[in-house]
Amino acid sequence: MEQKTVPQIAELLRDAPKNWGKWGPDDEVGSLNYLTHAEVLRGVQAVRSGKTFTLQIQMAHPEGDPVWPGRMQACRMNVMDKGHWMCGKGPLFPGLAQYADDMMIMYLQGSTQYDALGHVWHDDQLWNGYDAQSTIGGLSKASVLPIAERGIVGRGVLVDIARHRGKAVLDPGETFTHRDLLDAADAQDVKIEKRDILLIRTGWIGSFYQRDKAEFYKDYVEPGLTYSPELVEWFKDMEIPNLVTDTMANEVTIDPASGAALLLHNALMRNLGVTLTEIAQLDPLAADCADDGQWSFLYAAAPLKIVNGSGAPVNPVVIK
Ligand code: UVW
Repeated sequence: MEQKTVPQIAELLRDAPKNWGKWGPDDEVGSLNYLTHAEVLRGVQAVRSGKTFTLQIQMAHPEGDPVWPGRMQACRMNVMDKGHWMCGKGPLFPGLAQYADDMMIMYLQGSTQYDALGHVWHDDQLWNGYDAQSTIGGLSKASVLPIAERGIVGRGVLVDIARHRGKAVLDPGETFTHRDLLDAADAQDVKIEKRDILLIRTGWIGSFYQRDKAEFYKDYVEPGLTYSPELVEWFKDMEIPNLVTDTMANEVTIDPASGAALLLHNALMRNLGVTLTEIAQLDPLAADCADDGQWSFLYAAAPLKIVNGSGAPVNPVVIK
């Protein structure tokens, strides 16, 4: 990317709307404030059959997990197992119980995850205007912890943009807008309602498991939503609390108009407080929705309570 010719995000978003201060000077959960008790009940009312789906990808798979280039794969290691007793090194508990223990090293963005609202910023300010220096050594403001303490429950709606375009998976760098989402939702015969948790399927993460890994990561460019002032206004007006996608960054990797990266992270997450959930596995849910015609459901997620974390793994649950 030619940095010199790319305008700064501060310039690109100069007139963009912000929800800073809307929920008070100490807010750290942003648009999740829209998920009131009434919104939880609206989610419950979407339950029809009792079918359940979990949206996390498998973690620390021996053949690799999809992670953003430059981030390390999650690494799980046994630190205690039967082998320790076979070579006389296992502890001898009264009653002779034996056990297995393991530990994991991972990027907190290295699986299906919630981003903290302070995960991405520009111009030295995070969500709600917090100083970017509050990220040093751990997020003391807008970390993932308040999101995790709160949990996320509401009505979810899935828009299958790949299926709408007649593809198994969108192409690298393929973009779509909120107008495309509305068209796809129309074709699915579902309405995106105000305060819905918005799930978008591109087929991208599912394709990781079918593709040659070198080919998947070559000149890495994801498909995704693309920035426009109208799209940001739409998210604001619709009071979307949470955007969930089956890509690693929830937006096209490089904004085609400006050449900037992470423009929507800034416009939606930093400015509006929309929580982002990435690397979701949406293929089985989408297949079922296409089968029974029900694209809305109860969505519930509880990321891990990681103190000062910039993100946290999560296994969201959908109940149809
Ligand atoms: C990046 O930091 C690239 O984005 P995220 O972890 O939110 O996908």
